[in-house]
Amino acid sequence: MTVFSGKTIAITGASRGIGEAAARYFAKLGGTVVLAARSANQIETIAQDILANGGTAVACGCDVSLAVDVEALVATALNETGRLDVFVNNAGIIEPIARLADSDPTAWGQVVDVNVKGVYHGLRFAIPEMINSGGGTVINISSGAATSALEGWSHYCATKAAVLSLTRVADKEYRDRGIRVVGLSPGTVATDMQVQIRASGINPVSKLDVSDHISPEWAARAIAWLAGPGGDAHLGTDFSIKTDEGRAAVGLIETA
Ligand code: NJP
Repeated sequence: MTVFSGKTIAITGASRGIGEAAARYFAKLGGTVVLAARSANQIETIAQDILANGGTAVACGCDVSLAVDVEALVATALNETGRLDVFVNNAGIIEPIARLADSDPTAWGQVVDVNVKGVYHGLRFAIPEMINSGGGTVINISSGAATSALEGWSHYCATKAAVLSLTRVADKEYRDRGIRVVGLSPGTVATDMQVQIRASGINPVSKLDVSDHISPEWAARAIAWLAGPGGDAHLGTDFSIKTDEGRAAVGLIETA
């Protein structure tokens, strides 16, 4: 297990689900966490809870679809903690779920703004600061939808494919300058997003039972593992914990 004492980890979409679990897990491993999301009260409450449990945390209101907000998030991490070692591009949305002919063009575009431009903004503003300080890691939360097609998810499949593409390009451009960029495909995780998917009833994923999903804590452990040496073999790709092999590598299960 990698220990993150003295390291700063910024996480978008940290107000609930995978992002909240990742913030709590990195704090447990000694890291200073910067929680970002639009729900300012929610992230402040989580940051206070981390502090009350002996961790170090800062909350920063942020809409990842806005470049200025993500630039301010990176500045907050540097100003409040003095460094930025890991940036987790986790914020993402799947609503509204609809087949192409039923989709609303404006809402479709908003998913692009959050899922694609949000990740681009994270890379755009974190990488220069990491280069200045000698290196760092960006983890982009991807999905199996990046490489597979599901009814009603044209926005989600297309945007997660774009996230994988951003992971590949960023790795190609900056690996030799000490920047590690890696994606995580978590499989299905028991968060609000799966509640929304289930309510849609539109494709096989919506038929899954809650017991089919992994916990947000498993996803958090995989993120922390990728942030450490475990990620080295997977730079520029999506690492999956849908398989027993991936889960065993992270230590979520005992054998592959
Ligand atoms: O989702 P959910 P998950 N700016 O709905 C935030 C991927 N994934 O934890 O702004 C900033 O519980 C929102 O905060 P708020 C998925 O695609 C999941 O499941 O306050 N933040 C909240 O904290 C996504 O990339 C599954 O509303 C914004 C968070 O995002 C990541 O995992 C499977 C924002 C969403 O929390 C986390 O998803 C898979 C904005 N504009 C990939 N908009 C799965 N759950 O099964 C939203 O393969 N947020």
